[in-house]
Amino acid sequence: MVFRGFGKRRHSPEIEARIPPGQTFTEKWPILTYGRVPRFNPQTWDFRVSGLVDQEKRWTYAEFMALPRTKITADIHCVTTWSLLGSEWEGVHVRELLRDVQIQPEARFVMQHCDGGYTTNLPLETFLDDDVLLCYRRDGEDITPDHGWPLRLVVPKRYFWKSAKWVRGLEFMAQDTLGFWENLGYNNHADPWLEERFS
Ligand SMILES: Nc1nc2c(c(=O)[nH]1)N[C@H]1C(S)=C(S)[C@@H](COP(=O)(O)O)O[C@H]1N2
Ligand SMILES: [Mo]
Repeated sequence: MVFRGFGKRRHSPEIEARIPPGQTFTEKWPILTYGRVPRFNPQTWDFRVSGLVDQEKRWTYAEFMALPRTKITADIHCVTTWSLLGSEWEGVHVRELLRDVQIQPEARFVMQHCDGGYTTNLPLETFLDDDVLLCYRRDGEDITPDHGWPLRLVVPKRYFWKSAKWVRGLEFMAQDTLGFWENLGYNNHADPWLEERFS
């Protein structure tokens, strides 16, 4: 519910409570991409798991799409100050993907690797959270190429740059290594509720 005043937008207390400090509510999902949108070819697309795993693994597009799917409802928060609330995200839970992957005990961090070279890093613990999804649909529709089709991460508890679009692989690492925006000064922990925007 939206209350409109003179130049000010107010939301119901329930909505206000879900908007972290310094964020504003958006109804339309903005697009934020550094660089161009990669072309998707289902014939050559694959998804890889590499690094500190007992055996590196690869899924074709058909194999990936056959994985058990799940839906979560989650709010997302971009560091450029918009928050999109209550979307239903559909895809493959990261723990489902990693069901048959033995992650080595030294692995403490994960790098998301994308078509086009974008990267972003997370602690393994954060990455394996219940609400982290490899996502291809939102609110009952396939996500568009601009938003990361055919596959993107949704990591609701971190600012949205930690959610890679056009993701093609995960690398398990012992040491933390900074991703694209983290290298350019974005905060490595990136919790919107603590307003960890820059470092
Ligand atoms: N591959 C890739 N993933 C990316 C980005 C990008 O430029 N390339 N931008 C990040 C940033 S800064 C944000 S805020 C979100 C934006 O996702 P959206 O365009 O679907 O809103 O994607 C993140 N993932
Ligand atoms: Mo962003």
